[in-house]
Formats: sequence, structure tokens, C-alpha cells
Amino acid sequence: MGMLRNWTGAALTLLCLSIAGQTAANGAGHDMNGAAGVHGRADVSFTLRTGIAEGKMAFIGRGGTIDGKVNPTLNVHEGDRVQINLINGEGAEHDIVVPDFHAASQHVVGKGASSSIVFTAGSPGSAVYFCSIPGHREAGMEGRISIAVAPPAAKGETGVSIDRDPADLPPPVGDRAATTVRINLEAVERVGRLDEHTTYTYWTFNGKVPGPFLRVRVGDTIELHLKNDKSSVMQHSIDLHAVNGTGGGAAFSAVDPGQERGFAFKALTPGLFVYHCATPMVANHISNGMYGLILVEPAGGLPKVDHEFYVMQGELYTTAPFGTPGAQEFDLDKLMAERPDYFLFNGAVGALSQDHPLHSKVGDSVRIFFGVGGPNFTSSFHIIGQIFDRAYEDGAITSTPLTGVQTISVPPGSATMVEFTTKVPGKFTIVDHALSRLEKGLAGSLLVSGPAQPALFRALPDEDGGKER
Ligand SMILES: [Cu+2]
Repeated sequence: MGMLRNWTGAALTLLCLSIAGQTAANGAGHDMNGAAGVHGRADVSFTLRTGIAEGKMAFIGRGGTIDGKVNPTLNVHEGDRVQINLINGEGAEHDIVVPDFHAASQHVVGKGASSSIVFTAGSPGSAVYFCSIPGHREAGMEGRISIAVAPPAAKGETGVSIDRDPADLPPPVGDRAATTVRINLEAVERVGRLDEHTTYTYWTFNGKVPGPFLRVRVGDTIELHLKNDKSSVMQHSIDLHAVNGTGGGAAFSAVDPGQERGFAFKALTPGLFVYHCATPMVANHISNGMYGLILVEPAGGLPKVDHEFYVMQGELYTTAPFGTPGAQEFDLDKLMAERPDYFLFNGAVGALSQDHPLHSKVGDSVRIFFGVGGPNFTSSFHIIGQIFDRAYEDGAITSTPLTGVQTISVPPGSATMVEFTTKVPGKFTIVDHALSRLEKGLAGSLLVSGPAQPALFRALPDEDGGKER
């Protein structure tokens, strides 16, 4: 079979902060469970880069058996779900179309821009792919897809866990002087578990969704290094909303597979900021999982609390509807129409309910850093049966907070910090109060242990003594 994309569990770079010359490893070894075994996918993926070969415009194969080949023949099997990624290699405007299978990509405009098409290969035989920009096919941009008889059915697959534990965040920076901090991030594309029997090819920072929680203080200079894993097919980059600078750093960090780039910025403003991949199509990269939060603490740090948590909300757009088992494919039309099939906390269905519920005790103080990667939907963040004592709108952690808050609105590309005390024991459901989304995967659990507090909350005896009416 053509070039089978098979994520083999390459070691992930852990987030490392070098503070004042000392390197402290944050983030735990549990990120390494990617090595536990990813099974091969039933579908096939190819990457083509536009360029010039022998003086003519061409598609040039990238990776696997087509690497470096000009207008390579793409070998697939009947019934395969085929993905072709197109990367703009030289800057002119292009696309890729396969009329036989009714597949057409978006135009890729500008060097490094990318798009993808996905289709099911029909009957055995041959089909053509080409660039539909006037003149380009004639100038050389044309190749063939060869469709062979279907092989025996592939085994079922399960993805690795990509959901981030909300308790996985570094300790407070606290009361230290400003310094220079090195942050290492790695873009990793991997087949992850979306639901119990459902997988998806996520694009991630450091293998999890959301990316690692980054934590610095105001006045720090951050040297940010972004590596793109050599098994990646796409270019990636990072835009941090904590940056004063063009694109939030996106242009300085646009990095091809197997490469590393970086930039430095000074954190001038305390706050809770979203970061995300900014490689076109940006909405596609964000939806696939490339977002996270960076906290810039004020001088002296934040007040101490008993528990801190890290939660982010995002959407996923798949060809098959919510709940379909098996490997799911990205759906460009649904992304454009803003019709997601999944709404997710921390990257997967059940991430905060089955896999990693939030834990607290009666009387403990809780702080949640909550952000929306999106790419498109505002969250009405709410915990059923709790009231936020303080909510800092738009991640403005040095502003005067709202107090006594039931629901806080958080737009895409923004965040909130909420604080409250867990006063009574029980299970509390974390939601976006646009509650249709509860049926599309968006629910978490806060579990509070401790003695009952009948003065605060209790059932009343039935006034008729429980007799039936
Ligand atoms: Cu990306």
C-alpha cells in the first residue's frame, strides 16, 4: 500500500524551562505513553509540495516512497480513504483537484500555506490529479492515482491518549525576579483517541491537547524554540497572545518537518493568554488541537490556592457525525460552515469526566485557568452547582474581578481565571451552558470529597411522609 502513515511513538520533548541557567524539567513522563503502540491506519496519506522541476511547474512528493519524485503516481487500494496534503513550496497560487472523486482543495496562497483533500478511492483503475489554476496543468502540474484491488480488511485501531490531565500544570512562578526563560515546544501529529472507539489524527504541541501550560512572570524574556517532529507532514508555527510583535511570533517560528526555529520576546503584560498554531489554514490547525495557554504572572505571583487546574475548549469537524466509531476524517466544508461534530474539553470525549476528573475537598480553594482554542465558538463556562467567587474576564488577571459569577463568557482566542471554594461534597458537572454541546462531548466532572454540610445543602423530608398520592 502506498505510503502508510504510522506514528511510531517517537519520544516527545518535554517542556523544559531553563531559569537563570538551570534547567528544570516540568511535565511528567506520562507524556511518553505514546510509545505504547499505535496500530497502522487503514487509510492512506500523501503529501505533495508545489515547486519547479526541470524548468516546469510540478507537484513534488514528500516522505515515504514518493519522496522527491516529480508528479508521483499515488498508489492506493479500492475503498481507501485517501488524504492528499498540499503544501505551497514556492509561493505561487495553486490547488489540487481529483475530478473523478469530486475532490478539490482550497487554493494555497503564499509559501508554506497548506490544504488537504480527502476522498474514497473508487473502482480499481486510474485517476488524475492536477492543479486547476488556469495554465498550471498544461505547465506540468499533473499526476496519476493508481487504484488497486482492495487488500484484506485491516485490523481495528485504537489511538493513544492525547487528552491533557487538567492537573498537569507547572507550579506557580511566585516571587522571583524577572529572568530569561527557555521554552521548548514540539509540533507532533499523531493518531489519538477521540472517544472510546473513535480516533482522529490530531496535530498537537508536545503530543497532548491542549499544549503544555506555559508559566512565566512579567518582565521575563522568553526564548521560545519550536521543533516540528520529522514524522510531521505539515508546517507548523506558534502565535502567543502574550507577545508584542508581528503575528505573535508566527513568522519567526514557521517550521518545516524535522526543523527547529525560534524567537525571543519580553512578557510586558501580566495575564492569561491563548497560544495557537498560526500556519494556514489556521482554523484547521487550531481545530486539530494546536492551542494552549500561557500565564504571565504579575510581580509577586498570584495568591496561593489549594488546587489549580488547566482546562481548554475546542471543536472538531469530522465527515461522519458525532459518535461514529473508527478513524474520523477532518471535514473542510463543515469547518467553513462552522458546523462542528464534537465539542471537547482537553481534546477528547470524556477527558475531564472519565479520564481525569478534577478533585477537591470541602473547604478547599480552587482556581481554574480556562481558555477557548475554538477555533469558532464562544464558551459560556459554568459549573453546575458552583458559583465562582471571582472571575477575571478575558484573562485580565490584574483587573478587578467580577464576583458572584454563575457563567462567564469566553470567546475564541481568550481565557478566564475563575476562583471559588468548594463548600459541599458531591459531583459537579463542568459545562458550556450552551447545553446542546453536552450531547457532542462537552462535559467534565469536579469531584468534591468530605463530610456532608447540611447547614448549606440538604434534602427536605417529604411533607406527606413519602406516601403515594
Ligand atoms: Cu500547525
